[in-house]
Order: sequence, then C-alpha cells, then structure tokens
Amino acid sequence: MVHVIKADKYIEKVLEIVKKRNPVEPEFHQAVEEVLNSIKPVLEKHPEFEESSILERIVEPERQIIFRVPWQDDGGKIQVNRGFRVQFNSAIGPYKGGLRFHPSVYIGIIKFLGFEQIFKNSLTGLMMGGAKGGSDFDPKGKSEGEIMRFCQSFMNELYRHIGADTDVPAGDIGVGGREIGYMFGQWKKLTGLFNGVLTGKGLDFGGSLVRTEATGYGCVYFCEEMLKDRRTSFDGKTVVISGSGNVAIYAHEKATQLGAKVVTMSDSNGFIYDEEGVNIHTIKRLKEVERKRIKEYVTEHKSAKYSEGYKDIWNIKCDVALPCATQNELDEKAAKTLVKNGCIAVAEGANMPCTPEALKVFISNNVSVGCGKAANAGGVATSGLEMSQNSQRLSWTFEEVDKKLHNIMINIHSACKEASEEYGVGNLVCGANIAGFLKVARAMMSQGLV
Ligand code: NDP
Ligand code: 2IT
Repeated sequence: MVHVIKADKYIEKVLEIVKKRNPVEPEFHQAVEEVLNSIKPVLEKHPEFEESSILERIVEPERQIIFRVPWQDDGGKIQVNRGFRVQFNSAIGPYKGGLRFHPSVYIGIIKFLGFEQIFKNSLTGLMMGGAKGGSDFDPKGKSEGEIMRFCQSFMNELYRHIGADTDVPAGDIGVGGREIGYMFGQWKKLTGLFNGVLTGKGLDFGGSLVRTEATGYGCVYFCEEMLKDRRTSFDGKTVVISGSGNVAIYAHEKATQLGAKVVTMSDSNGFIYDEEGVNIHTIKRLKEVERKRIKEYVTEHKSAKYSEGYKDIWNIKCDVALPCATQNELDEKAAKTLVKNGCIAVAEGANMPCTPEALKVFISNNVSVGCGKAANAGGVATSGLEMSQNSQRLSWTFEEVDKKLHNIMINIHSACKEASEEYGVGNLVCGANIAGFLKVARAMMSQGLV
C-alpha cells in the first residue's frame, strides 16, 4: 500500500517539483497551479490518483522538441529562429494543438499552452491528446516570400515529429490559413503524403468549413449557455472584445448575429471604441486582407475613437467581456472595473487571458466565467472534425459542421456545470478543470505506467 498524504499537501509537493524542474517559466507555473488547485476535491475522493503519481506524470511533458529554424530574408541575410513542439499528453488520442509564431514565444509559453490543451481537448469529447508548438519568429512586417521560406524551414524539422495519427498541429497567434498552407505544401514535398497532418487547411485541399470561424463562434455559443442560466441572452447586450485576430473577429460576428452590439476591438498597440458598434466588414478587410493596424479603423469610421495601449479597453462599460487576444491581458484592476460597470459574463476566447486574481474577482462577484479550456475549445473541436473528414475523404457542409460545433459547446458547458455541482466547487472554471482532468487521469490509469 502506497502512503497517501492530504490532497493539499500533495498539490503543494507537485507544484514545488514543477517550479524546481522548470525554473523561470511563470506562465507554465500559473497554468499548472490553477488546474491543480481546482482539482483538490477530486484528489480527496480518488486517492488512487496520488497512489499512481498521476499529478507528477501529468505535469511532465511526454516529449519536448527544440530546434533551429534558419531562413533567408529578402536582403539575402540568413536569420535564425528557435522552433518548439511540446508533446504533452497522448492518453486520450494523438497529440493535437496549435503553433504560435510570436517574438514572445519561449519554452515556458509553449508548455503552458500545451498543458492547457490536454484538458481542453479532453472537454471536447473527441480523441485528441495535448500538444503545442511554435517559434519566436515575428511575422509582423515580413514579406510574403519571407513568411513562406520561414514556414518551409520550420517544417523541414517539424515533419519528423508529426503525423496524421501521431501529432496534428494547427494555427494559433501568428499562424493562420496562409502559414498552414505553406507548411502543408512542405510536408507533402518532404513525405509524399497528402493527409490530415495539419488542420486549418485551405478549403480546396482538405480544410473544413467553419474551422476559420470555430473558436470565435464556439466562444459565443458557450457564453450563450452561461447567459441562458441567468435567464438572459446576447440580444441587446453591449459586448467588449479584445484582439482583432482570428478569434476576436468571429466572436464579434456571432455575437452580432445573436443581437449584441460589439463596441471595441484591439491589437497590441491600442484599441478602438465605436459606440455605434464596430463594423465587422471593415475589420475583416483591414485585418484579414490588408493586414493593417487596428487604428486605421478610425479613419473610415467617424463614430470611432482610437486609444493607445490595449489595457484600458476594460474601462469600457459592457454587459459581456470576451478577452480574445493573449495571456494575462485582463488583471485584477480591470476585473474590478468590469464588475463595477455591470458586466455579468466573461468568456475567454484567448488562452489564460484573465490573471488568477481577475478570475477570483469575477467569481466572488457572481460574474459567469467560461475559462479558455472550455470557452475556446470550439477551435480545436472543429480541428477534430476536420481530422474526421480527412479520414473519411469527405467534406461536410457548413451547416453540418456548425451544428456539431454548437452541440459540442453546449455539451462542454453541461460537463463543466455537472462537475462543478458534483464536486461542490460552485463555478464553471473549476468545473472545466475537473471534467477535463478526470477523463485523462482515468485513461492514464487504464494504460498502465505511461
Ligand atoms: P491572431 O494572431 O489571429 O490574433 C491575435 C490578436 O491578439 C491580434 O489582434 C494581436 O495583436 C493580439 N495580440 C497578440 N499578442 C498580443 C500581446 N502580447 N498583447 C496584446 N495583444 C496581443 O491569433 P488568434 O486570434 O488565433 O489567437 C488569439 C488568442 O486565442 C490566443 O490566446 C490563442 O492562443 C487563442 N486561441 C486561438 C485559437 C485558434 O483557433 N486560432 C483556438 C483557441 C484559442 P497584434 O496584431 O498587435 O499582435
Ligand atoms: O489553443 C488552441 O486550442 C488552438 N490554437 C487550436 C488548436 C487546434 O489544434 O486547432
């Protein structure tokens, strides 16, 4: 019989190991701490998880790959970036998760994202393990040729580690349809395989309808369920959205379709406030086609105002806030302001956008909160649907995929709610962590020493 200690001591012990073994990786520590602290009642009910060292195993990636990415810029100079793929957990399916290209990327960011991905993918109900990758490459200001050469060089190493049945990357910050296209082309050239090794592909070569819209739409579908629980809806609500990338744009589109007015969007330089409602067509053209900065919006819309700095976006009065830019973009002060201004629901389109202190403020003030693992799971869920279509060599209609996505988001919301009630934790954030964790932990137990 293995000696079992109290759940809180066990959590403390594992957190200590994580901090010691992964020093100077604050985002990873934050993500682990949040999950571990919220599963305390599960550990109390299931001492077998501690007996089998499930936590010690789940916080350690199965595999971490770091590689050189050399590429030639337009001036002929050779540049070198660093590439990453962290294959975190394959208990419930092949590794699955996005690639992020952003100068802030280092191993700690990839590990926090890969760790969260394990539980998010579990919540989707599909067969997908957790992984994440990327590079400290900065796509801003690069020419089309430079982007292509970088993506090709990135794939020149990544291809050895991925596969349609082993590890399936997709997009994240700085990686959209264009980059996935270049990487897929290089994969095909290197391996000769035309298969579902990447998701988020173009519609002409195996991509799925709705994948582009999926994360933003899914986030709004999840939030709609939270609003239903409060006997209200998006109709007539004022919504603040941060970011103006893939997730933010389609969160805007769906919230607007459901009758809300979206009054803000942002990028890393600043935010726009349009009291008449941000025009989605202008945003799509500026961001998806012309790849311009958000401040350009005000030159076309006189009702809008631009402010430098992205943090003050949370001072804008709203009923619903959808942080869709990046980690830790919404802190305690911002949360208090949102509460004071009457905000009733927050759904995280981004990964870990609210600091732990901000989450506490929301929960203790009865604001409904959908954490990223639950609220933004629609993206990876639809990636899972793309994998299914690729395996079948079939393409489903927009309506079919959208309906499946909607059902998945409704089911995730129910799973979070049920877990929260069963374990008496009283909020969807802990509920998401518990529901996501249980499935993976059980699978690990069944598979022996993995
Ligand atoms: P995009 O690259 O399309 O857009 C990112 C947006 O966030 C841009 O407006 C960008 O502004 C802003 N942003 C990025 N970094 C920062 C920063 N450090 N400070 C302020 N603003 C910043 O990415 P996505 O829309 O795909 O991703 C947004 C978030 O959603 C990320 O947290 C991602 O992990 C998460 N997510 C994405 C999914 C997907 O399917 N794409 C799925 C689930 C989650 P700028 O142009 O100035 O950099
Ligand atoms: O954070 C995420 O879930 C994503 N970036 C999407 C991952 C995917 O494999 O579609």
